[in-house]
Amino acid sequence: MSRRTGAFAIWGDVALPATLTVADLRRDWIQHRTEVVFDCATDGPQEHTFEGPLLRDVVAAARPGFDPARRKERSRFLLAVSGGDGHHALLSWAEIDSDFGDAPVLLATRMDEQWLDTPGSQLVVPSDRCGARYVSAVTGIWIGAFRTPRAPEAGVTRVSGRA
Ligand SMILES: Nc1nc2c(c(=O)[nH]1)N[C@H]1C(S)=C(S)[C@@H](COP(=O)(O)O)O[C@H]1N2
Ligand SMILES: [Mo]
Repeated sequence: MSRRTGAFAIWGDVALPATLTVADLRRDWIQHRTEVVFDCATDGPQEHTFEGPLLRDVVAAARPGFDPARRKERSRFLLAVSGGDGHHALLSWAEIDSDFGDAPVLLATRMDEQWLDTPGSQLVVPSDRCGARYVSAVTGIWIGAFRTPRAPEAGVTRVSGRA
């Protein structure tokens, strides 16, 4: 699938689905700067400086399908951030919501003084000790609510320590 260089889609349960570029992220939202250290299982500790808008500010502009005034409603929303290579990471909306976890998660426009316009934005999760959710070359951000699955019928699922 072709895409504009460095562009990604915001989709799912949103009133205003959008395709954004790194230039859009830089122009339309307040930029934050953060120095992070995260650990990679294969490459060891990595140190980087990132700049970019808060993920929650960018996603909020797409108008997720919750009433922003109702905390209980917001608490069941999930975000999936995808890289073009098939790497995906999940966050809960509550993790980044200022009334809940308030994690300053960024969508980077710049890493170590290099613009990310060509490779694409990178997810920055300063509160994570491990690098796996620092999804690079972001191609998609999905947001949606957890829907209660039908409860199992009594007697269908047996949980027992005995065989
Ligand atoms: N798109 C994409 N992003 C990714 C990964 C990946 O496989 N694909 N690996 C993650 C992992 S496991 C780590 S540790 C960091 C690596 O960051 P570095 O390139 O600065 O070492 O990127 C993360 N982001
Ligand atoms: Mo990693």
